[in-house]
Amino acid sequence: MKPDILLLEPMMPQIEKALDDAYTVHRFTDVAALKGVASSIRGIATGGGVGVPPDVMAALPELGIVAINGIGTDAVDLNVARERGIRVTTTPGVLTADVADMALGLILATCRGLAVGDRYVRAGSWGTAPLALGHTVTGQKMGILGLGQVGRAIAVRGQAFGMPIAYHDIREFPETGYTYHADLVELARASDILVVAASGGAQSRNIVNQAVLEALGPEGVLVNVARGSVVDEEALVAALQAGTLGAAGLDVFQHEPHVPDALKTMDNVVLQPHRASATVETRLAMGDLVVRNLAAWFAGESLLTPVV
Ligand code: 8YV
Repeated sequence: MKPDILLLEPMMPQIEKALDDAYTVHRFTDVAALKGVASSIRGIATGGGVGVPPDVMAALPELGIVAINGIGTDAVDLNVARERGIRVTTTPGVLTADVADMALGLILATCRGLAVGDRYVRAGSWGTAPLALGHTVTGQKMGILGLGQVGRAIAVRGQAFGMPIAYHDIREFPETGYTYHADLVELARASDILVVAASGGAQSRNIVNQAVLEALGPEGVLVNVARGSVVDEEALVAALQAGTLGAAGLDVFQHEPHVPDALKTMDNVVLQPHRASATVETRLAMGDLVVRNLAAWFAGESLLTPVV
């Protein structure tokens, strides 16, 4: 008899096949549909953004492991997991480069108007109408909110573009040699481009607020590859509309997949559907870690990349 697991977010076909080979996989639709199978489900595979909704966690009395296909743990209640003895794993390391690449991609796309230029060519406007100039990326001052693995990978890439690097985090990392700002508003004031690479969760909710956006300023660029929850989205829309913030490149949003309509009308905004880790190579490596963590737990072996 194969053990039962719940899959909360689709994964690559190869990964889902590996799961189907080892488990009876229940693909999540809604909590009501879990009735009847709930007591047999011992494992969950899910995405970082989706996590495990509290009512799903509560509906599974025998749940023993949550394998997150991502690094964010903000959508899983880790306290409940600890209380119930549920193990939680993530996929650290393997997605760092892709997420950092996306940050640089959004910087380039936003500052150089890549999406605007693409739309201009497709619309047949080339040769008929002028196109606004972009802005230089090389040498701009980069501020990074959250100097974890991803933040550091973004810094390295920024340095290759000749950017001086500064950051804000809950503590200083003197060994990095980057300029530390204990105050996020100060970091924004000192930056041309502010990149959000901080974890989501209660501690970071809406910390990129109106004051931070104003400090970044009318020529400033905000890039977010972390979590929508870190940025006050209403304040962001208002700042872009008022011109108190220059531009934004966004991969994540407060209420995904909802994106505020106002953002879709702005040429100084580049939008992506939460896909900084969405490459074939990285999603295979992430999925492989999910599969191996689940296998280790069901075999009673040590987990590869546990967070709880
Ligand atoms: C993924 C993420 O898009 O790592 C995370 O926490 O949000 C992203 O890498 C996601 O986990 C896949 O759903």
